[in-house]
Amino acid sequence: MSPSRAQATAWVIVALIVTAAVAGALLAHSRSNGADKVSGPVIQDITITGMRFSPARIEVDNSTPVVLKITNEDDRTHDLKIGSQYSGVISPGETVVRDFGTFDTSIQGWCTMASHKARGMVYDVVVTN
Ligand SMILES: [Cu+2]
Repeated sequence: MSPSRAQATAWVIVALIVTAAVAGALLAHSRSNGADKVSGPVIQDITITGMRFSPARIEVDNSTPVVLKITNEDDRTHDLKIGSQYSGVISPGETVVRDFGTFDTSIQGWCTMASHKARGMVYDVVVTN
């Protein structure tokens, strides 16, 4: 092996060691909250157009906060109520980010504006455990 090739090989080994150390540190960090799995808020982008939430459902476990970023692209005012949690009024063109918290069981939310629920403005939180 030539000196330059040996040097290149040495650098590859150093790079592999650094990569492994970083990966190990990240793994240790993700477990430092006491759980084996990584858990944090699930952020979903929702768009409102034509009396619909899109997407109109989310699947989460009961320890994961549901954070929704809702953009109203419709020309009417809308909102979203899920259980006791409320988005607040969302004006046309407005984007809001709301933490709806965790849910113990599956639940359906809806837009509280008059007749919007009946016209299809529902949103399902599906709890997977
Ligand atoms: Cu609505």
